[in-house]
Amino acid sequence: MRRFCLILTLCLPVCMMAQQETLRETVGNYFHIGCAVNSSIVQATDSKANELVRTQFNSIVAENCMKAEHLSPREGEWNWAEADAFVAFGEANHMQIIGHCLVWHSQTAEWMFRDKNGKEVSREVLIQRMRWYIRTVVGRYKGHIAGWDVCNESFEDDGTRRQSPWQRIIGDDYIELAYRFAHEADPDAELYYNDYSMSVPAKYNAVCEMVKSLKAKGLRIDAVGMQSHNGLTWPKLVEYDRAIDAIAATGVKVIISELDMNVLPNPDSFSGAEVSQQFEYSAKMDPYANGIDKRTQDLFGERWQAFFYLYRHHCHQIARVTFWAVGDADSWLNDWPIPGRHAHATLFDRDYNPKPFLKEIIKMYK
Ligand code: 9MR
Repeated sequence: MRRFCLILTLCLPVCMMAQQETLRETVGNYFHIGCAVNSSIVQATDSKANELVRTQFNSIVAENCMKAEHLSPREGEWNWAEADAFVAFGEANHMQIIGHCLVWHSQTAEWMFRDKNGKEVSREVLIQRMRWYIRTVVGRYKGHIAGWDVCNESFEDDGTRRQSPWQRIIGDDYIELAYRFAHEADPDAELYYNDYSMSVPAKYNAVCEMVKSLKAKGLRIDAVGMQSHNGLTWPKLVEYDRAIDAIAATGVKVIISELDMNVLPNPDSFSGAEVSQQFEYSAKMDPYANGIDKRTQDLFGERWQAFFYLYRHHCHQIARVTFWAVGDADSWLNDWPIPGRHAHATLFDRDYNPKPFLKEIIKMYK
């Protein structure tokens, strides 16, 4: 009897998932439904996370293995193994495969911007390097990657251009050059712009102007990614809703590109999703180390449902919704902006069991 109970306890969550329709079978009828995957998920073919990705989603994006710092840490050195494995995993499972990201202020090795003597390179040299980098990466996966996040986080929340090395050294036209080079390297790939805090009017207005200007120049841009690193009270749904309409009005699709929901307290003077922000750990700032309380779990579930209700309403404008982790254990929010916390940010708990409200989302899309 004890053995029977043990088997039942171990198998029940898996059986429940097997009976319940999946995200890809329901939400996937409205738009692509994806998740970011890391290399340990791709490699561990027998893990629960790997199985969830294959059964629940029809689209994947590279969480880290296609970033410039990873692909080319030193001049002339290339690390293709993880990116190749990511693409092979997506193809073996007939998924839409998204590349992330080509031109970013962060996670780009210093050599890109400096000469042999450590001096910043000229505009001409950086344009050449950008073209060569994009050609090499996009060219390698030509015909295998459905779409690329070309420029990532080029704007500040007030709508001004971020003073990244790309912006400082090349100037305003670095964005259009990046889209031109990506299109040259794979004319069939979709090209996206991706950013956080995209429900802030100053920010999305600036992005919309940039999209219109690319289009006016005849350049390809297919969609704008609203990263959507959401919280329990931010962003306000009405502002988020307006942002979707504003982006869609420029004639591109909207992608919800890095979706999660942070329930952990925020340190003072913190906002957005700038990866360089780091604060010290304290137990007070990690209140759900032993699980989330019922009230917060209920709020969390209601908020997830509200977002998915909104996405269904906007389904004609949305091309894809992608979660920025498979389950809570994989979330970057365990280590940002405070390392070592216990994040509750996705639809699947640390053992990859579905959270109670997942069935409500599935029901909404049936
Ligand atoms: O989730 C990613 C985390 O594992 C990395 O350490 C970090 C730095 O490369 O980037 C995280 O992903 C970011 C994404 O690439 C761009 N938007 C913000 C995401 C969360 O920081």
